[in-house]
Amino acid sequence: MQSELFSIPKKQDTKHFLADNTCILPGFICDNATEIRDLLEDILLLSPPRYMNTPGGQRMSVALSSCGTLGWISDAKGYRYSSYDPDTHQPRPNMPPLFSSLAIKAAAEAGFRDFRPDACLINCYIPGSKMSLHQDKDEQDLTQPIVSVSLGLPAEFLWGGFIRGDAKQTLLLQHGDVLVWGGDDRLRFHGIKPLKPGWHPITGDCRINLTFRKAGG
Ligand SMILES: O=C(O)CCC(=O)C(=O)O
Repeated sequence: MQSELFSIPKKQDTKHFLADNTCILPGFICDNATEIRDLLEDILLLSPPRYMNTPGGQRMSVALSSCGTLGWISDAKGYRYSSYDPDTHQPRPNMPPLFSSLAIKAAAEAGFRDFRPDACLINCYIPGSKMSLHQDKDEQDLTQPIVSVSLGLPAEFLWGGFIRGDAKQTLLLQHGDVLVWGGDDRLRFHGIKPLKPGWHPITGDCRINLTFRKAGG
């Protein structure tokens, strides 16, 4: 069962809790968005986004890259983190200090004061791309939160419970928003509905999502 779409008023310097340990920070990175986009361009030249396959052989809908010590991969061997880009066989591009400092600041704002991200997943959505309901559980330390940054076109984010079929809220994630979840909410199912076409001055006809994680031990 899904609820009505709801959006949080786009007022910077506010926060809104969806659940005890799930916090949306509207427009939190708006002032840094151009710099983030420019840094991303350099990262994506070194490690271009690519459509990976699920372990079952299905092509994913979202193109993915990563920066930081670890990056996420999916192939016939399963879902996991690796320190090397599976296509270029090079270490992942460094996580820019601006990225980690914003992620740490957002986590602290949401109540997670010792966040130490070592992976930043870069999800690139074009119109029609979606992310099926899933749990983020490939990280070694599930006491650390997930910090998710939205850039560009708006997306409808599904926020569920701990069983796939649980009721879901649908939250509109807009450019500059940061969503943080952890603690008791860390293993909630979540996903993104198919992206609607549009144009954004920072990202053009796409949406980019960055998720910061502590993936290693
Ligand atoms: O694109 C988003 O906002 C969600 C990304 C996500 O769920 C993930 O990377 O696990």
